[in-house]
Amino acid sequence: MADRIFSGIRPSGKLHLGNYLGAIKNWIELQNSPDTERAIFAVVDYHGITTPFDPETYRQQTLDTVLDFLAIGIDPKKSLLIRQSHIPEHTELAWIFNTITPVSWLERLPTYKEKLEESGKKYNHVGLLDYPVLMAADILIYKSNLVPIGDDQKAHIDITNEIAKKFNHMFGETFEPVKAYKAEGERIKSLQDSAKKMSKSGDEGIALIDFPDVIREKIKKAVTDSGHEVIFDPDKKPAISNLITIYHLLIKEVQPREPKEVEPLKFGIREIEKKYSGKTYIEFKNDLAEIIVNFLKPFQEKRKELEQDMTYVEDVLTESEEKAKLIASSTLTEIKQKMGL
Ligand code: AQP
Repeated sequence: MADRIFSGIRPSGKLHLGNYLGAIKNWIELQNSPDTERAIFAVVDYHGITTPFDPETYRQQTLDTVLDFLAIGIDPKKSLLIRQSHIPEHTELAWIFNTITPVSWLERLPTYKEKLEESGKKYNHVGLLDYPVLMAADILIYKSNLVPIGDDQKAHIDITNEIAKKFNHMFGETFEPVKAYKAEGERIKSLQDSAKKMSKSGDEGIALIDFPDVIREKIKKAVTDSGHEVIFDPDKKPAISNLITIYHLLIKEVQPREPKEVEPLKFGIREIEKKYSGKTYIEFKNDLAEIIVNFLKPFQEKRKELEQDMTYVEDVLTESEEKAKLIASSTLTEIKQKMGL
């Protein structure tokens, strides 16, 4: 019972299969693990405002993300579910960390450079550069030591550890090293361009709330590679390999819901290749679309139920945020004492 988990998602659009397979799937696994001392999952709305957002819809978008968390399986009896902006200790600690973080650590980060390029250098504000410092504060304010994330966030965990080490050195031992907990689906790629990751704000991926017909259409239109064999080869056939990864990871979750299956089907990558040997991309894609539709069905039903009970959702948030605040303020008090503040 020594793992203290923290992870967050920006309310920057509809959650997609990449968010689930790269992060949330592990959140659920970790919240249920006997090694977990506590698990805190956040909608990081302060991170969300580092890129364009609509103030008219932003609060609703944050609540929509909370609904997604609950519907997909975050259990408020086991985990705390919070909104970042409701716990001001995150930003207070971020300010403290700002004073010990060299700007050069942040300027070299690929995520910063990418976002800057994407915006045609329009969003060159301090918040975008400072994003990893706030992320370090999100994690360390709860003295977390295990962070389930996708591949794109790995560099931010390195910075978190650099900041923690520097703080410990300057003000005394306070933080343990933080480990990234990565999933098999750590980088689900865009369905339109396999050089890019599936994301909320970029190329639209398969959203968890997409209707079955939308999913079928998106899979039908997903790019494939030259040739016609369903073969897993991320270098030579990145697009079909991405689809095979999604198939492989989701069929495991759909299977137990099929009572007809006496012998569980094998679902390793090689078995998938064998199953589709001599078949076309179209046959593979048709099956994949049905696997995704089946996987999302119970989530979508649960989400509809929750939408009718927003009082429950608000109560979960209030209770979680009260508990999280106690942990956060105790860390901040310790830090301020050590710093003579
Ligand atoms: N494609 C992905 N594959 C695996 N994991 C992913 N994550 C995001 N995309 C993938 C992981 O999900 C968590 C939340 O990250 P986020 O809120 O930054 O998600 P996003 O979908 O990437 O959202 P944006 O707003 O569209 O962000 P960017 O700016 O990154 O393009 C993280 O653990 C992330 O690793």
